Amino acid sequence: MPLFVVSDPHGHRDELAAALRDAGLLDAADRWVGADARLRVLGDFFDRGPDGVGAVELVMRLEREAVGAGGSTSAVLGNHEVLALGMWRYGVRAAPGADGGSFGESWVLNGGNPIDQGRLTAEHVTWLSALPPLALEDGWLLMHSDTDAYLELGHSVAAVNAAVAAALDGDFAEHWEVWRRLTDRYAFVTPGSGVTTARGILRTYGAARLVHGHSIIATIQPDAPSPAATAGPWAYADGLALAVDGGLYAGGPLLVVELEPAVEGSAP
Ligand SMILES: [Mn+2]
Repeated sequence: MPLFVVSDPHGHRDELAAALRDAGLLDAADRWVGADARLRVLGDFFDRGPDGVGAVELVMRLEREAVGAGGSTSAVLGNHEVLALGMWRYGVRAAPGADGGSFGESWVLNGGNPIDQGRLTAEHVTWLSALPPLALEDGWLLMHSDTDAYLELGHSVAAVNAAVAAALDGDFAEHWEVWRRLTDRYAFVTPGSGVTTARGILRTYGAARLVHGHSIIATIQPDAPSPAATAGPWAYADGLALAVDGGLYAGGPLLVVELEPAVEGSAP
Protein backbone atom coordinates (compact mmCIF):
# COMPACT_ATOMS: atom_id res chain seq x y z
CA MET A 1 0.00 0.00 0.00
CA PRO A 2 1.89 3.07 -1.24
CA LEU A 3 2.14 6.04 1.12
CA PHE A 4 1.90 9.58 -0.28
CA VAL A 5 2.26 12.93 1.46
CA VAL A 6 1.40 16.43 0.30
CA SER A 7 1.54 19.60 2.39
CA ASP A 8 0.53 23.23 2.54
CA PRO A 9 -2.12 23.60 -0.17
CA HIS A 10 -2.89 27.01 1.44
CA GLY A 11 -6.25 27.76 -0.12
CA HIS A 12 -5.41 26.27 -3.51
CA ARG A 13 -8.13 23.66 -3.81
CA ASP A 14 -7.90 23.22 -7.58
CA GLU A 15 -4.10 22.95 -7.53
CA LEU A 16 -4.37 20.30 -4.80
CA ALA A 17 -6.80 18.29 -6.92
CA ALA A 18 -4.55 18.69 -9.98
CA ALA A 19 -1.47 17.51 -8.09
CA LEU A 20 -3.36 14.46 -6.81
CA ARG A 21 -4.59 13.73 -10.36
CA ASP A 22 -1.00 13.94 -11.64
CA ALA A 23 0.00 11.46 -8.92
CA GLY A 24 -2.66 9.04 -10.14
CA LEU A 25 -4.79 9.30 -7.02
CA LEU A 26 -7.76 11.17 -8.56
CA ASP A 27 -9.57 10.92 -11.88
CA ALA A 28 -10.63 13.81 -14.11
CA ALA A 29 -13.73 14.33 -11.94
CA ASP A 30 -11.56 14.47 -8.78
CA ARG A 31 -12.80 11.07 -7.56
CA TRP A 32 -10.45 8.74 -5.69
CA VAL A 33 -8.79 6.23 -8.04
CA GLY A 34 -5.82 5.54 -5.77
CA ALA A 35 -7.07 2.04 -4.90
CA ASP A 36 -5.28 0.92 -1.71
CA ALA A 37 -2.92 3.91 -1.55
CA ARG A 38 -2.62 6.00 1.60
CA LEU A 39 -2.68 9.79 1.24
CA ARG A 40 -1.62 12.03 4.12
CA VAL A 41 -2.09 15.80 3.92
CA LEU A 42 0.39 17.46 6.27
CA GLY A 43 -1.68 20.51 7.11
CA ASP A 44 -2.18 24.18 6.21
CA PHE A 45 -5.33 23.99 4.14
CA PHE A 46 -6.11 27.64 4.81
CA ASP A 47 -4.91 31.17 3.99
CA ARG A 48 -2.74 32.69 1.24
CA GLY A 49 -5.15 31.34 -1.39
CA PRO A 50 -8.78 31.64 -2.52
CA ASP A 51 -10.43 28.43 -1.31
CA GLY A 52 -9.23 26.87 1.93
CA VAL A 53 -12.66 25.47 2.75
CA GLY A 54 -12.72 23.89 -0.72
CA ALA A 55 -9.41 22.15 0.05
CA VAL A 56 -10.82 20.90 3.36
CA GLU A 57 -14.01 19.63 1.69
CA LEU A 58 -11.99 17.84 -1.00
CA VAL A 59 -9.98 15.96 1.62
CA MET A 60 -13.07 15.22 3.74
CA ARG A 61 -14.66 13.61 0.68
CA LEU A 62 -11.50 11.71 -0.23
CA GLU A 63 -11.44 10.25 3.29
CA ARG A 64 -14.78 8.58 2.57
CA GLU A 65 -14.01 7.57 -1.01
CA ALA A 66 -10.56 6.13 -0.30
CA VAL A 67 -11.88 3.90 2.48
CA GLY A 68 -14.50 2.56 0.12
CA ALA A 69 -11.72 1.57 -2.32
CA GLY A 70 -9.48 -0.09 0.27
CA GLY A 71 -7.15 2.90 0.65
CA SER A 72 -7.17 5.80 3.04
CA THR A 73 -6.87 9.56 3.21
CA SER A 74 -6.20 11.58 6.34
CA ALA A 75 -4.55 14.77 7.45
CA VAL A 76 -2.49 16.21 10.27
CA LEU A 77 -3.09 19.57 11.91
CA GLY A 78 -1.21 22.58 10.59
CA ASN A 79 -0.72 25.87 12.36
CA HIS A 80 -3.10 27.55 9.90
CA GLU A 81 -5.87 25.19 11.02
CA VAL A 82 -5.18 26.28 14.61
CA LEU A 83 -5.31 29.88 13.37
CA ALA A 84 -8.57 29.43 11.43
CA LEU A 85 -10.21 27.80 14.44
CA GLY A 86 -8.84 30.52 16.75
CA MET A 87 -10.15 33.25 14.47
CA TRP A 88 -13.52 31.54 14.27
CA ARG A 89 -13.72 31.10 18.04
CA TYR A 90 -12.00 34.19 19.44
CA GLY A 91 -11.69 36.75 16.60
CA VAL A 92 -9.89 39.96 17.52
CA ARG A 93 -9.96 39.44 21.29
CA ALA A 94 -6.49 39.92 22.80
CA ALA A 95 -4.86 36.65 23.77
CA PRO A 96 -4.28 36.09 27.49
CA GLY A 97 -0.68 36.35 28.59
CA ALA A 98 2.21 38.63 27.93
CA ASP A 99 2.64 38.68 24.17
CA GLY A 100 -0.42 40.84 23.53
CA GLY A 101 -1.37 39.28 20.20
CA SER A 102 -4.75 38.16 18.94
CA PHE A 103 -5.92 35.59 16.44
CA GLY A 104 -7.42 38.47 14.45
CA GLU A 105 -4.05 40.16 14.13
CA SER A 106 -2.18 36.91 13.36
CA TRP A 107 -4.84 35.91 10.85
CA VAL A 108 -4.41 39.14 8.87
CA LEU A 109 -0.60 38.88 9.02
CA ASN A 110 -0.72 35.26 7.82
CA GLY A 111 -2.92 35.70 4.78
CA GLY A 112 -6.32 35.02 6.33
CA ASN A 113 -9.20 34.71 3.89
CA PRO A 114 -12.57 36.17 5.01
CA ILE A 115 -14.40 33.93 2.53
CA ASP A 116 -13.09 30.85 4.36
CA GLN A 117 -14.18 32.23 7.73
CA GLY A 118 -17.64 32.94 6.33
CA ARG A 119 -17.96 29.42 4.91
CA LEU A 120 -16.77 27.49 7.98
CA THR A 121 -19.55 25.23 9.25
CA ALA A 122 -19.89 23.31 12.49
CA GLU A 123 -19.01 20.15 10.52
CA HIS A 124 -15.75 21.71 9.30
CA VAL A 125 -14.92 22.92 12.81
CA THR A 126 -15.50 19.46 14.27
CA TRP A 127 -13.33 17.82 11.59
CA LEU A 128 -10.52 20.38 11.90
CA SER A 129 -10.53 20.25 15.71
CA ALA A 130 -10.06 16.47 15.58
CA LEU A 131 -7.01 16.51 13.27
CA PRO A 132 -4.02 14.94 15.04
CA PRO A 133 -0.84 17.03 15.03
CA LEU A 134 1.31 13.88 14.74
CA ALA A 135 1.03 10.47 13.11
CA LEU A 136 3.32 7.46 12.73
CA GLU A 137 3.36 5.41 9.58
CA ASP A 138 5.91 3.04 8.06
CA GLY A 139 8.59 4.33 10.42
CA TRP A 140 7.88 7.95 9.50
CA LEU A 141 6.83 10.68 11.91
CA LEU A 142 4.30 12.76 9.98
CA MET A 143 4.18 16.35 11.22
CA HIS A 144 3.33 19.80 9.90
CA SER A 145 5.92 22.06 11.48
CA ASP A 146 9.69 21.67 11.56
CA THR A 147 9.74 22.35 15.29
CA ASP A 148 10.58 20.39 18.41
CA ALA A 149 7.90 22.34 20.33
CA TYR A 150 5.73 19.22 19.95
CA LEU A 151 7.84 17.88 22.83
CA GLU A 152 6.33 20.57 25.09
CA LEU A 153 2.91 19.04 24.41
CA GLY A 154 3.69 15.41 25.19
CA HIS A 155 6.27 12.64 24.97
CA SER A 156 4.26 10.21 22.87
CA VAL A 157 2.26 10.70 19.69
CA ALA A 158 -0.93 9.80 21.57
CA ALA A 159 -0.12 12.26 24.38
CA VAL A 160 0.56 15.15 21.97
CA ASN A 161 -2.61 14.45 20.00
CA ALA A 162 -4.71 14.24 23.17
CA ALA A 163 -3.18 17.43 24.59
CA VAL A 164 -3.85 19.41 21.42
CA ALA A 165 -7.40 18.08 21.07
CA ALA A 166 -8.05 19.15 24.66
CA ALA A 167 -6.48 22.57 24.07
CA LEU A 168 -8.55 23.25 20.94
CA ASP A 169 -11.62 22.31 22.97
CA GLY A 170 -10.33 24.26 25.97
CA ASP A 171 -9.81 27.90 26.78
CA PHE A 172 -8.29 30.80 24.85
CA ALA A 173 -4.86 30.58 26.51
CA GLU A 174 -4.48 26.87 25.70
CA HIS A 175 -5.56 27.41 22.08
CA TRP A 176 -3.13 30.32 21.72
CA GLU A 177 -0.24 28.22 23.06
CA VAL A 178 -0.88 25.56 20.39
CA TRP A 179 -0.81 28.27 17.71
CA ARG A 180 2.43 29.69 19.12
CA ARG A 181 4.14 26.29 19.31
CA LEU A 182 3.09 25.04 15.85
CA THR A 183 4.19 28.30 14.24
CA ASP A 184 7.79 27.73 15.34
CA ARG A 185 10.21 26.43 12.66
CA TYR A 186 13.79 25.60 11.57
CA ALA A 187 14.46 23.12 14.41
CA PHE A 188 16.31 20.57 12.25
CA VAL A 189 18.18 22.76 9.77
CA THR A 190 21.03 24.18 11.87
CA PRO A 191 24.19 22.20 11.04
CA GLY A 192 25.07 19.90 13.94
CA SER A 193 22.39 20.79 16.47
CA GLY A 194 19.61 20.19 13.96
CA VAL A 195 20.62 16.54 13.62
CA THR A 196 20.67 16.17 17.42
CA THR A 197 17.22 17.74 17.66
CA ALA A 198 15.87 15.46 14.94
CA ARG A 199 17.35 12.38 16.64
CA GLY A 200 15.76 13.41 19.95
CA ILE A 201 12.28 13.90 18.52
CA LEU A 202 12.49 10.63 16.54
CA ARG A 203 13.64 8.71 19.61
CA THR A 204 10.86 10.20 21.75
CA TYR A 205 8.08 9.42 19.30
CA GLY A 206 9.48 6.11 18.04
CA ALA A 207 10.16 6.85 14.38
CA ALA A 208 13.14 6.42 12.06
CA ARG A 209 12.65 9.55 9.94
CA LEU A 210 10.37 12.59 9.98
CA VAL A 211 8.56 14.37 7.17
CA HIS A 212 7.24 17.92 7.46
CA GLY A 213 5.75 20.84 5.55
CA HIS A 214 5.42 24.41 6.90
CA SER A 215 8.84 25.77 5.91
CA ILE A 216 9.24 26.15 2.15
CA ILE A 217 12.16 24.08 0.85
CA ALA A 218 13.69 27.09 -0.92
CA THR A 219 13.81 28.97 2.42
CA ILE A 220 15.67 26.24 4.34
CA GLN A 221 17.89 24.52 1.78
CA PRO A 222 21.33 26.17 1.58
CA ASP A 223 21.96 27.75 -1.84
CA ALA A 224 18.46 26.66 -2.86
CA PRO A 225 16.94 27.81 -6.11
CA SER A 226 13.73 29.87 -5.98
CA PRO A 227 10.47 28.07 -5.13
CA ALA A 228 9.66 28.01 -8.86
CA ALA A 229 12.85 26.01 -9.52
CA THR A 230 12.21 23.48 -6.72
CA ALA A 231 12.05 20.04 -8.32
CA GLY A 232 11.35 17.72 -5.39
CA PRO A 233 11.48 17.13 -1.65
CA TRP A 234 14.66 17.85 0.30
CA ALA A 235 16.23 15.34 2.72
CA TYR A 236 18.49 16.93 5.34
CA ALA A 237 19.72 16.56 8.96
CA ASP A 238 21.74 13.49 7.93
CA GLY A 239 18.69 12.31 6.01
CA LEU A 240 16.55 12.14 9.16
CA ALA A 241 14.27 14.97 8.00
CA LEU A 242 12.38 15.32 4.72
CA ALA A 243 10.90 18.71 3.74
CA VAL A 244 8.05 18.50 1.23
CA ASP A 245 6.58 22.04 1.04
CA GLY A 246 7.57 23.34 -2.40
CA GLY A 247 5.96 26.71 -1.67
CA LEU A 248 2.86 26.70 -3.86
CA TYR A 249 1.70 30.18 -2.84
CA ALA A 250 5.20 31.54 -3.54
CA GLY A 251 5.27 30.15 -7.08
CA GLY A 252 6.61 26.68 -6.24
CA PRO A 253 5.21 23.21 -6.92
CA LEU A 254 2.68 21.38 -4.76
CA LEU A 255 4.72 18.20 -4.30
CA VAL A 256 2.99 14.83 -3.91
CA VAL A 257 5.74 12.62 -2.51
CA GLU A 258 5.68 8.84 -2.23
CA LEU A 259 7.51 7.66 0.90
CA GLU A 260 9.44 4.41 1.06
CA PRO A 261 9.21 2.74 4.48
CA ALA A 262 11.73 4.29 6.88
CA VAL A 263 13.73 2.00 9.10
CA GLU A 264 16.63 2.69 11.45
CA GLY A 265 19.64 3.48 9.27
CA SER A 266 17.63 3.79 6.06
CA ALA A 267 18.25 7.52 5.77
CA PRO A 268 20.34 8.40 2.73
MN1 LIG B 1 2.50 26.10 8.47
